[in-house]
Amino acid sequence: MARPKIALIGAGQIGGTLAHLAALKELGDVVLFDIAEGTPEGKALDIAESGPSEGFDAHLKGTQDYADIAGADVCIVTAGVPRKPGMSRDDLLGINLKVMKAVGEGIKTNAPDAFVICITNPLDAMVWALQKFSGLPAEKVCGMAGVLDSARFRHFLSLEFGVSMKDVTAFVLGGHGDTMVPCARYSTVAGIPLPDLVKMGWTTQEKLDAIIQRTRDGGAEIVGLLKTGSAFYAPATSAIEMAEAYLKDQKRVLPSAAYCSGELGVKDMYVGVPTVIGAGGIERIVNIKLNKDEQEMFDKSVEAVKGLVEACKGIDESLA
Ligand code: A3D
Repeated sequence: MARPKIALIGAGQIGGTLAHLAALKELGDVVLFDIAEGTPEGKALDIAESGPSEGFDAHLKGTQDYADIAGADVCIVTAGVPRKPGMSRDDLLGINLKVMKAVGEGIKTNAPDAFVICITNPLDAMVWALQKFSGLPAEKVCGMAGVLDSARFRHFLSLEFGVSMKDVTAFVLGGHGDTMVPCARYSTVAGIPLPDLVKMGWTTQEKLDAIIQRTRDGGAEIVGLLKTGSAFYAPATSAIEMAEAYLKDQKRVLPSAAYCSGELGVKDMYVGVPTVIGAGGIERIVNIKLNKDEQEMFDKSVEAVKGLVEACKGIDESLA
């Protein structure tokens, strides 16, 4: 049986890390596509040359030609520009929307059966546009943000509690932006919800609130430190977790930016919700019932995404 084919559209910081992780985990053969001549070829060759020491079997190819992604099983999209200090994710909208149009057409023509994971920001609006431009079924196009936001939350919580990150689960909903909704009630240490841990004296509500805010600002914290770009190790790891769930039909329950047609009260939009990822792509959205406060925060987040989607429609008539 042939190895799965993983196409990485964008061979920048995240794209290169994705290629490295996909090879290390032997998820399949990797095609790195980028408009920057030499970058995907150089990264593909460099990673391939780490193969003898690591002992992985994967073929890596860099290209500027969309024909090379033909028949890809998974496409992970990072093409576009990242944030610089002082920029919000939304500042990237105009430029990255044009990139999504080119990428959507490339995928539509060459890899229409792929499971597509978008990472390009502003995430929820870009994945919405990418699905429209590509015309792929909505359940085969999703966005990575919630796995990363939850991982940041889990990391901060594990530091606060002095326990393994493996035993901390976390739940972050809504758009990938300042209005994201980290859900304390559904986040646990080995099944014990955070509000119970506050009652048990493991932490205080003030400290928990500060951790929630740090999670919301997690991307900006890294941008501020790096100064020349945004996070890439954890974003790549998060997308690989989603790709693996699809390729191995794991039925993982992971938060994704998924197309909602009524779930959690959201219609014709992509927003971060709990999903089941397996061989069918986004096989299910877990339609949880939020409490009043959570629903208010979630609605605010959805409104922010809606504003960006409307802005996309204003820029590109074909989306209206
Ligand atoms: P970067 O290292 O700049 O890589 C982007 C690559 O895209 C560059 O190599 C460009 O040459 C390439 N590119 C530009 N236009 C095109 C095009 N039309 N076709 C193909 N390739 C093109 O950025 P990065 O890898 O650090 O980040 C990529 C994207 O991910 C940015 O939009 C970030 O904002 C976003 N990001 C999202 C998250 C989420 O959690 C959602 C986290 C971190 C970064």
